[in-house]
Amino acid sequence: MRTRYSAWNLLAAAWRGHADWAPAWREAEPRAAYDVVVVGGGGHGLATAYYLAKNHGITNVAVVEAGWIGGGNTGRNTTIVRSNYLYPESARLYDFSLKLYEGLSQELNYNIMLSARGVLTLAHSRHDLDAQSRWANAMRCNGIDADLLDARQLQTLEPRLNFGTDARFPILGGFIQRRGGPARHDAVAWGYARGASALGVDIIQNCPVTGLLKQGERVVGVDTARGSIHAEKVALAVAGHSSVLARMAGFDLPVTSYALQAMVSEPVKPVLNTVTLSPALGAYWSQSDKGEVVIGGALDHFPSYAQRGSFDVMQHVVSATAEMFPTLGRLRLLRQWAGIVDVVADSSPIIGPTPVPGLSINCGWGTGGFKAIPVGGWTLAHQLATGRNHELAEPFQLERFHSGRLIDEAAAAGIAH
Ligand code: FAD
Ligand code: PYC
Repeated sequence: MRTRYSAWNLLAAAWRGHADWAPAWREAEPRAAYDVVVVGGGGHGLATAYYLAKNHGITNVAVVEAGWIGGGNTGRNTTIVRSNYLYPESARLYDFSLKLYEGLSQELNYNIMLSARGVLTLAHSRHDLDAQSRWANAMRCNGIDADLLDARQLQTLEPRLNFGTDARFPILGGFIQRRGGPARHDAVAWGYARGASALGVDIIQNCPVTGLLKQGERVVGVDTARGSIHAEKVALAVAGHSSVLARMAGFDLPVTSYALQAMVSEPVKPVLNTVTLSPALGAYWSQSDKGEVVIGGALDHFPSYAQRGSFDVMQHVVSATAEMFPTLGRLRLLRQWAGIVDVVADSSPIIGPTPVPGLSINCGWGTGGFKAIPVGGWTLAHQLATGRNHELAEPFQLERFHSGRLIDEAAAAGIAH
């Protein structure tokens, strides 16, 4: 039976001093064999396991995570959810995801705190304005909400932006996707974990995969730090470590791993109304429900697995913040961190089978896969369960790097990518 977090439950819990809460998911020991092993307990891996169980009735599933669930990029991102992409294939994929997000708190009975406060993209030049009107028009042609705004409308919406006539980066206009906004990243991981576990999925933490078991060409399981696990099918959802795992299986991926960093200020009263991005500056801002100003920037300039983010990018982002929001200039930074993201040449994901029988993959989301967790899980679960690509994932096959049918979303990736 699902637990309802009613006011009565919460009052009773407070009375007990938060003692004896039931764990949200079962901590499982690895078994010898499963129908499906999903490697990676980030949002995409957990959502894959949840939809395998929920949509396809496949519950003999393990999610095998090297560290703790949500401890990778899922717990490190700046939580922007939007579907403002350029091409019809991407629009379909990301808007399906946004629609799943819109119903996810109810679906999982777990508050993911989605806040549709609008995602605003700023234009600082004539060129930006032209590119953004093309972008917004493409969205509307694809049936996705987008409104072009002039500087006066922007000023009403986000008055703390620097509209000064002497501003270094003048704001000429922009566009907004009003359905976009942040969600609580941990809650997305925890909600899917709880839902999957309740349906019978084993969630195994602190269990790094160290190799892939093969019979001839076929992958038949994984080697882990806690022993071998056999599986009919193995799926990789390991973001920045996708190339490492692919190499263990014997093939190369067109993925380059970079650190992407973000930071938060000390908490303050509500000062920002939207999520605001300046692609030209390579910086973006929002405010968390705790009051911290969440600030992000572009990728580091060199590939790396060092999960910290370089100082020059931080310096650029902080100075862009002081320039764009002069009133935030005196805030103190509280924390800075980075995640290792999996960047591909066309800034679009890879979801489906690999050249190795028995092995599927979900990767290539780069700087933008938090918004895609529901659809990434939904479509990979479909391919694992049926042996056929989901129609939404069909254009996003690894094979496109041979055919040349790339879907270049670099301009809509949100941040330099
Ligand atoms: P992860 O959450 O990284 O999960 C992969 C898991 O695999 C990890 O937990 C890792 O420990 C595990 N793993 C790796 N190797 C092994 C192994 N050998 N064995 C077992 N497990 C293994 N996206 C957005 O849509 N909006 C944003 O605003 C946004 N902002 C971002 C800001 C930052 C600073 C960063 C770093 C990323 C941002 N992203 C954003 C991107 C987004 O976070 C990722 O695309 C998304 O979280 C990827 O989810 P995932 O489940 O694939 O990966
Ligand atoms: O995907 O919207 C996004 C994003 C913005 C910053 C990092 N990712």
